[in-house]
Amino acid sequence: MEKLIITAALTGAEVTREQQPALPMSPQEIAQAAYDCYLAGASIVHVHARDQKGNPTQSIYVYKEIKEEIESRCNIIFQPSTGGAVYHTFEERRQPLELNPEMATLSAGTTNFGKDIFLNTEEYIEKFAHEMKQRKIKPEIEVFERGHINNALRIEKKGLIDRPIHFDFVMGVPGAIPGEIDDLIYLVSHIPPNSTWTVAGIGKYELSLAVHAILMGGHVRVGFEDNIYFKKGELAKSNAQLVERIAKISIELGREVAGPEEARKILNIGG
Ligand code: KMH
Ligand code: ZN
Repeated sequence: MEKLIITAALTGAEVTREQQPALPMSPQEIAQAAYDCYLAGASIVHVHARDQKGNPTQSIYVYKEIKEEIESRCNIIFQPSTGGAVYHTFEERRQPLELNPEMATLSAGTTNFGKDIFLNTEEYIEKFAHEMKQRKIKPEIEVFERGHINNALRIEKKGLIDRPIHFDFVMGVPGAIPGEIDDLIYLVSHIPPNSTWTVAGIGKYELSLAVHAILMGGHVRVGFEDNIYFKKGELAKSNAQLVERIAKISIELGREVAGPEEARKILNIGG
């Protein structure tokens, strides 16, 4: 089995310091957390920026600072969010693409997102895909529901996404697909054979889905964006603590953990 790619989703757009005191928010905090996660075994960092008040922002300037701070520390793959927060406009969301990152997220459909709606019309998806293709940015296709796989495949038929496609199954968002193991098997069974996939289990689903992904040949995303606990009732001390646990489990299960250069090869980044 190929080595395991661990993505650290450090901050997200929804979690607050009140909920998780160790949440990294400033560019320096985010870059330091990325470096700690890199040392713990992460090869991709999924980044959401915050402004000086701690509110989610898609400002290119903040993303630029974060990118540069991370690059000065290590060669982890920088993957900014184009999802942002549910209230960000399309134009706000696309800003980090102007930095030509190696990778970026591409949400492949609209979903209920707790009490909100996370809007991803066909027009949005196509525009994001088109810009990423022009800029040679590897999209990570965010799948919140089964139909989102087909949305991505339709766009691939139009030539806007290239194979092999890399999917991220975001599972357990209230309002979207749950995070049971049969849900994961169902999603995995509907992607093209040469695809790669990772799983981001939300809250209590994070660990069980991660362990199954390790065994099934998928990859794993963990971090405060998805889950703030180490175990039930106990907050995690840092994002790196969550990464470190996944790396340990993977090695225990006989699967080595990829470094950033190996992850680039597995994901066909730049190829
Ligand atoms: N914050 C969510 C509404 C992404 O990063 O691309 C969207 C999100 C997806 O987190
Ligand atoms: Zn995100």
